[in-house]
Amino acid sequence: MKQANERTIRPQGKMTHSSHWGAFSGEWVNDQLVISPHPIDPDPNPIIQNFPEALRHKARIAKPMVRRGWLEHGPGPSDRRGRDGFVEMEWDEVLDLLAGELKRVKDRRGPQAVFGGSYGWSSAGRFHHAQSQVHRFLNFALGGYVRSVNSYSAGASTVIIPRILGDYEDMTRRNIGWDEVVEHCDLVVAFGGMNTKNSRVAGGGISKHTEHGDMIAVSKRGGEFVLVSPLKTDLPDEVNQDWLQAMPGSDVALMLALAHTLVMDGTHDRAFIDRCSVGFDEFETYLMGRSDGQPKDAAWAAPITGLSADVILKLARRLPGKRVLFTVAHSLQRARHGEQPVWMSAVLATMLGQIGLPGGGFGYALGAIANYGRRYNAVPIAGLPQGKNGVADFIPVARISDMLLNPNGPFDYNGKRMAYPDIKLVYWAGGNPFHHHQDINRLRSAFAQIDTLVVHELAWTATARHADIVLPVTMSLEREDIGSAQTDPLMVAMHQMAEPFGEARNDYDIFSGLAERLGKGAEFTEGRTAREWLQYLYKTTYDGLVAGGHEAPDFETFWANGEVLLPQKPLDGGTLRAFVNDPENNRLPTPSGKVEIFSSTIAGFNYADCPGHPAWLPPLDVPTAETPLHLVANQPASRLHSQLDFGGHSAAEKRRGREVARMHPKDADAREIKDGDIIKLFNERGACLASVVVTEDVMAGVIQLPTGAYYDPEDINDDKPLCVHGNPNVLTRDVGTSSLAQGCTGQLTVVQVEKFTGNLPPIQAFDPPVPVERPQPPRLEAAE
Ligand SMILES: Nc1nc2c(c(=O)[nH]1)N[C@H]1C(S)=C(S)[C@@H](COP(=O)(O)OP(=O)(O)OC[C@H]3O[C@@H](n4cnc5c(=O)[nH]c(N)nc54)[C@H](O)[C@@H]3O)O[C@H]1N2
Ligand SMILES: Nc1nc2c(c(=O)[nH]1)N[C@H]1C(S)=C(S)[C@@H](COP(=O)(O)OP(=O)(O)OC[C@H]3O[C@@H](n4cnc5c(=O)[nH]c(N)nc54)[C@H](O)[C@@H]3O)O[C@H]1N2
Ligand SMILES: [Mo]
Repeated sequence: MKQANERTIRPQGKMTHSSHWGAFSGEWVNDQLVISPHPIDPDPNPIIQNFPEALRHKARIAKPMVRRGWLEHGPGPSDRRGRDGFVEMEWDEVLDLLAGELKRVKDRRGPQAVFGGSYGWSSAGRFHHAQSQVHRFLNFALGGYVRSVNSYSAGASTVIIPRILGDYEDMTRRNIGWDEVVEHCDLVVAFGGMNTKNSRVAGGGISKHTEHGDMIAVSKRGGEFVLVSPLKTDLPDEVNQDWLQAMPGSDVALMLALAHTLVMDGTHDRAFIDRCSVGFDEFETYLMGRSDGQPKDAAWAAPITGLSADVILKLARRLPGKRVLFTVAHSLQRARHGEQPVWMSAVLATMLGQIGLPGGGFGYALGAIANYGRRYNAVPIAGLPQGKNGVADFIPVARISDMLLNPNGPFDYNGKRMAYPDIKLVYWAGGNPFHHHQDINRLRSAFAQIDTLVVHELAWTATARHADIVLPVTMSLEREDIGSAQTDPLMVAMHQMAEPFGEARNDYDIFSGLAERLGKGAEFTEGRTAREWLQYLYKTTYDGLVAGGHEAPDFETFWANGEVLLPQKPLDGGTLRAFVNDPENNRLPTPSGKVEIFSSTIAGFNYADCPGHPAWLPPLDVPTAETPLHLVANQPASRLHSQLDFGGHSAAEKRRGREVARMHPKDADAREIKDGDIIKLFNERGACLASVVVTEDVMAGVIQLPTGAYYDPEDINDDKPLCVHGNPNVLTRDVGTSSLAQGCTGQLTVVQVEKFTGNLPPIQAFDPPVPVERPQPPRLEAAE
């Protein structure tokens, strides 16, 4: 095997590059890669400092590997996934083997037995984007694959928003702009807050981190914020704010009580409601308790939310007569009944007549991520064309375990009764289900059902460790690409800064080799090298610049300059502003053409877990004697999801090598837990260790443990092994938001916590597996 560092390029000078967490440059100084943020960035994301140490870390995958049991027994269900040793293989041999297995599954079962959803963020770059690559490959080489729809980010809102307002992207990303919030907004009611750790990330790339400055600008003008969240840190300290510590999962009760108070006070905008919405009367019947005998007033909401009735009434009375913006973080809808807070906040904005006004109304996900509230580029940017998927079957993305555990089983989704496909082979490139999915022990049993799991990875994630065939890929620093997002004006030439680690290859080269073996090489590559694809993709933007009369550098100039600044269009309120200005002529794309406070379509689905108007539906997970604390499993500050968890910045933010949980002194004292202790979090589904920070920044009754620590089972042969590193998805529940959207509900669950007093098990998540001998003779055919 070649040594990882044997061939290293050491280009001179600063090279431009981009990531989901910022544009930056890299330079080799005394054999060290030094990363610096882009000079135009006012508030760079420290996550860029994960790169230098990650580049040559032992957790990187150096050589193709195949699970020994899969070689020995052939493809088929196996609970040895994640437990077996791996056999090293040369590239030619492993590609022959995999091409043969893809052909076997396709010939026997068709492409509808291949799951290629491959959800995940992979890395920035328009061409080497792993999902685009794997989807294109499966379309050209196999004729298609079973796909997944929607995201872990916005699973519920992607389905509910089109039913009540209109196109998801139009109603969220193209609706409220930061520029107008800074200029016009008096009061932002931020459900789930606007944590700058989150808005320092944007899918595709980001050159200026401006949210922090924008919030301060609102404050300086006299604008105010109300933070509704279990964590004080969900808004920057420097902004004018009141922190309302509402119980996790109780937001809809609070929103209903605000609506109830507006009606009682007569401060809701009846004329606007009549002009711009349908169904207020049905909703009001419920709100006032005429249908169920329970008015949804402040006294009713107080014990549910943990806020006093007085606090709720005061907030309701701050709302009328101001420019008010309701923001709802993605997190609120990543929970059981996640459709409701999204719907109810749109109803509140409607009741106050704020929809469509500059800097006011409904601001879904503003501040949760930097793709929202930003100007759009005025010229197009191209992605890799996908080809045609010949398979119609799909699942809502977070139903992966359900699908693998229930082939042909029924499920509800968005008004339809559907059946799960029968999957034999799963192909993953650019995502980490052992990071993103809930109830990891259940996920492991789901992956035990299939014949073959193929994973392309740059590091030994738990997903790679559970695969049958592991193919090592380059990280973005080891290849050339174009970094660009529609919501950022800087297009970045992502220069190559290092040779590939070990024998790692680009996803594109792996798929080209496989397509070739399956007789589809020319179709997949269209005869282009990676560099030629970059030139081809760039041409779309170049042509757009020329057509718009803008300065248009050719590819070579762009590449040499390292970047090009694209023209942008301001956000002007879009469809919603046009609608409120003239509802008759600018109808919304809903059945009524208006905001649907009551949706007869949704009511017609007869879902007990998603009725025809927003409603308070008690959560599944409520604190009990066994599990008395709410767990908030939110996004990590020190990295993007699980990416480069072994990098320098992520590692430095851990304590004693463990992920850090935060809890209130009251809950810590009751358990004799002190700041810096190692604790164990557990419930009926699993258990993990974490280190603990004791702080009043977390409300009492809540413990927070971010996602993204690599899953690190103490003894993988246990059915429910202890994760010694702090991955909260061993604790979360694998259930959909509702029959409507079936979105991810990973944000919240309930747990018990105790001080861990045993011998502290070592962290092994970043140790590569030691290769084992290959079985003789290998058997490659599955028994069926
Ligand atoms: N409990 C709980 N769970 C959650 C959430 C939560 O709030 N709570 N949040 C959810 C959300 S919003 C999301 S978006 C998901 C995120 O889930 P994912 O997007 O799956 O998480 P990442 O860690 O970004 O996974 C990307 C993987 O791609 C790999 N990779 C990077 N570049 C390349 C490449 O070029 N090629 C290949 N082949 N691989 C590459 C990285 O090493 C990494 O393992 O997690 C979800 N999970
Ligand atoms: N640094 C960093 N930034 C990221 C990411 C990352 O992994 N790392 N991931 C990116 C991605 S893919 C996405 S989708 C976005 C995610 O955006 P979000 O899903 O909004 O982010 P989270 O941090 O999970 O949650 C935000 C806050 O919501 C609060 N919260 C949780 N439950 C409740 C509740 O029931 N009610 C109320 N009122 N508040 C609640 C928590 O205190 C939490 O800190 O972030 C993006 N930004
Ligand atoms: Mo996300």
